[in-house]
Amino acid sequence: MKAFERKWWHSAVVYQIYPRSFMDANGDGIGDLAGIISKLDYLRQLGINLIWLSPVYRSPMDDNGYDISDYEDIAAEFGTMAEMEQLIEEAKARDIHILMDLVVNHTSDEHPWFLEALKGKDNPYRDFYIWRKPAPDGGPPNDFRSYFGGSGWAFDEASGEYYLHQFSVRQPDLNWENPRVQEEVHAMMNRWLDRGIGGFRMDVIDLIGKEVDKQIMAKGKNLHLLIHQMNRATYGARDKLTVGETWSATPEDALLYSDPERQELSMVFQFEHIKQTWDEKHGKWRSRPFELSRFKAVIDKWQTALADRGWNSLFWSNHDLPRAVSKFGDEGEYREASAKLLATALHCLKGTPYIYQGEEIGMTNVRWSTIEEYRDIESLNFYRERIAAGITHDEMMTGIHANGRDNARSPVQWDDSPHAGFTTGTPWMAVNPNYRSINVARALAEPDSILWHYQKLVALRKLYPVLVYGDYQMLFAEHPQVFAWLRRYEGDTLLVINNVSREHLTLDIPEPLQAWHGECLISNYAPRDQLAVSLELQPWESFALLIRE
Ligand code: TEU
Ligand code: CA
Repeated sequence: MKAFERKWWHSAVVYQIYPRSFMDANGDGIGDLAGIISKLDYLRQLGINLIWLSPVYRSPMDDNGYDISDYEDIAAEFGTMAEMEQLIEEAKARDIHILMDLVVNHTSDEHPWFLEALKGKDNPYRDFYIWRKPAPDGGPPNDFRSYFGGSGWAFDEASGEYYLHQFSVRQPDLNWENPRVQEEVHAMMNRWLDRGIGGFRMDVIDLIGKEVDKQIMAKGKNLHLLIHQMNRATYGARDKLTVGETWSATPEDALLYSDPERQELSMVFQFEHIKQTWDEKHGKWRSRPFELSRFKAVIDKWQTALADRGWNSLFWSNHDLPRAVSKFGDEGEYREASAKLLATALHCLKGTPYIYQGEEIGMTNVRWSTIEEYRDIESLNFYRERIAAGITHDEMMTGIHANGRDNARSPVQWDDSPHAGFTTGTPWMAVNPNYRSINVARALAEPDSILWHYQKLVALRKLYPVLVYGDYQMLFAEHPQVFAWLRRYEGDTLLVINNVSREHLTLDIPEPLQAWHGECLISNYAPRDQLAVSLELQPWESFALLIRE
């Protein structure tokens, strides 16, 4: 086995921007590229190294840009290609690289390839997509259901055939068995790489190897071959960061995706820690209470599995998930303390951390009372489908409040001016009413804010190799409220202790650790620079103690 090779993105921190909700510079109520450029100094101050930019390509916005009709033009509401190239350059001038969001499991139904495919069965672009004859009863070829509700097959009257769409009916799946699809996508990726981007986040990349007639959608038999071929044909020789969104990934899969010798991806987003709060039968629409021992077991499994080979991504939230402090912390009395604990916990694990826009100021879930105030196609479709199936309005709204994707898509709260300084117009989605107390301007003004806690964690990553390359060993594994571990590297030992509860706790310290003392790198209460026979932990107390031999 080749020796472990250090990569620049091992010590990087990524910030995800959902452009529609980040910053609106022209007053039309929709975030845009000019708005992002206006906030680059803020991001530089935070210290992040990469921006994962959710799609800004031309799109009818059926799924807010994850339905692309032109991979090489910019949606008018976000700006122009000139502004995109300006963003790349202005970011690079601040040592920030742009990860473009690669959405190639499907296109929009307005993409020229699909418009051609609709012209007939013998059109050269027909088998860029996946068509099947109706079942004998004239219905869909099989009972595959879309992740956005309803059948995953849409009928095309003109040809009398169905096409596959795993997501909305306006997001037809591409046929990756077609070498021309691979060639076209690779060529597009290389043109984006030539524009100087830092790499790609790859949307549902575990679905491109699908074996349709066996209804194997994720992890099809050719998946890793397709990703390896993509690596070799595009980013592989260019030392870029690539992160695959793989909802189906197990730790064993993640090793296959991220083992450098396999020349596939840098890392993947796995979602086991997210899905363990979903109901087995009802999925995300019925939340299971957060349970620390289950959560610790999942994190421990992933840290251990990728300890020596491959690489972990680390995140609590993204544009599809509820806000971190609402999901895993305490959005009420202990919002600040718990948001800082979550930040310290994430940034002290082994892997590359991802900060979702607004997480750095502890933004919380929204809680609108009517479905009309929501925008996300997934929530709207399932509201309709589940109400029709007899679920009550209140139960469905409870599910949307807990796990709906719009929780993460309310506009970033910049200050306490109208619409939180996000827009001078009418925002495309209402701003969370708590923006008057939760906003960037206030956080910048408060030395002890969640924001400066994040800024310090990002800075620590550059200063202490133990944070990046230290091994991982869980402590207090059986403790129901404490989430703690050790990281060790070249004589440094980092002890991380988190009281993931609103209880005041007495934590008995094991004999060998009682005399430990050193430098408290970060804490959300008074710094702790030494241990003792026991520690009296405050609610949501979290600290990282560096012990040097
Ligand atoms: O998400 C993939 C995906 O499966 C999630 O939407 C997931 O189904 C949902 O959040 C959990 O219920 C990616 C993008 O991140 C998402 O925004 C897109 O809607 C989707 O793919 C289609 O491109
Ligand atoms: Ca705008």
